[in-house]
Amino acid sequence: MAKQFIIGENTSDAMKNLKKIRKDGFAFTVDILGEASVSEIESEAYLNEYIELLDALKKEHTSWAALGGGELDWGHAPKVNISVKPTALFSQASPKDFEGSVRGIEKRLAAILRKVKEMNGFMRIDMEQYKFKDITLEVYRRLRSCEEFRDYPHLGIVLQAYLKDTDKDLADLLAWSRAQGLPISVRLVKGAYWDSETVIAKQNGWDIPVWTIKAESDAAYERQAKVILENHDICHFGCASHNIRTIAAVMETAKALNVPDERYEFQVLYGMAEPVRKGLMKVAKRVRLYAPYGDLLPGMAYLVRRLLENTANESFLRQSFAEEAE
Ligand code: FMN
Repeated sequence: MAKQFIIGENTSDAMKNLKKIRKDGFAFTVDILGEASVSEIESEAYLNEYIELLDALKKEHTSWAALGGGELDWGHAPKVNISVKPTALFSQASPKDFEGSVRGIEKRLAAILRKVKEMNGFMRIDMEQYKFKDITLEVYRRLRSCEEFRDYPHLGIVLQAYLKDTDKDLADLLAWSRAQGLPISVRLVKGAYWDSETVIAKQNGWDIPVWTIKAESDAAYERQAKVILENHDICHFGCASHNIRTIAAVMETAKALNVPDERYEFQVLYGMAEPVRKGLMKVAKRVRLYAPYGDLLPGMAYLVRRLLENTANESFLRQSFAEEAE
């Protein structure tokens, strides 16, 4: 069951499935399963796995160009695209040591980005738990603006609409981008850690950082998507959702604001909501699959989040149908 959400347990299986994804007309972003590593040996191994992945992609992806398919029609988009979870790259990451955490993550992310740049690819830094949010944003700003990469726009970040901070974080990021004269790329998601964020905050007597009613997250997403689309001259938009209302709102807003097609794309998770993915392909064409692979054991947290969401989606749908039938 869990295997439906991954494209393989090793690089060679992943390459076969990526080729198929490409043949079906989808773009991809590859992620190696893993998060919150517990030792520097593990973090270094995770870095090396990404280097191995990039070597494999380098060898394979040019031959996929002949396959045709969606992404090849988006002249602007790099063909190689990876997503990376920052906490897997530095075992000592902790909000208690902000500067040390930023530096520890930045060092290994820079090594991956160097290789991505050589291949003219794209790297997205995934967003994880709330406690790492400010560290992750700072890593993004430093990498994006450092001398080595400031001329390289293909580095993106993720914002989570369920966080009460996100309206401000987005405004700050856009202001920073304009002040620096550096274009950015934002993948907007609802956020995948709602349960744990709520439990942790309650246990510690902290303010809950996430919206507690689902409709508030959905409304925040639409509001923030509009802000990103209004700033499409400096901010490329990855609309990552399987929710039809969210997707429709983004399409309508983009149309109303005359946003050029190449300034936004749709992203879905491999193995989730297949009919949505196919429908999107027909309507929007530019669809990227988030495609994880790797050992199932370290990937367990990712897989559990997907299984929970899948069941939540089903019960959400059942609930809507039941309400309509009443
Ligand atoms: N959630 C995160 O908290 N951080 C991420 O980096 C992240 N990346 C995602 C990438 C893609 C392509 C998609 C589709 C989702 C991602 N998610 C991420 C999961 C979403 O936050 C969310 O849990 C999931 O998409 C369900 O919301 P939906 O009903 O709007 O699809």
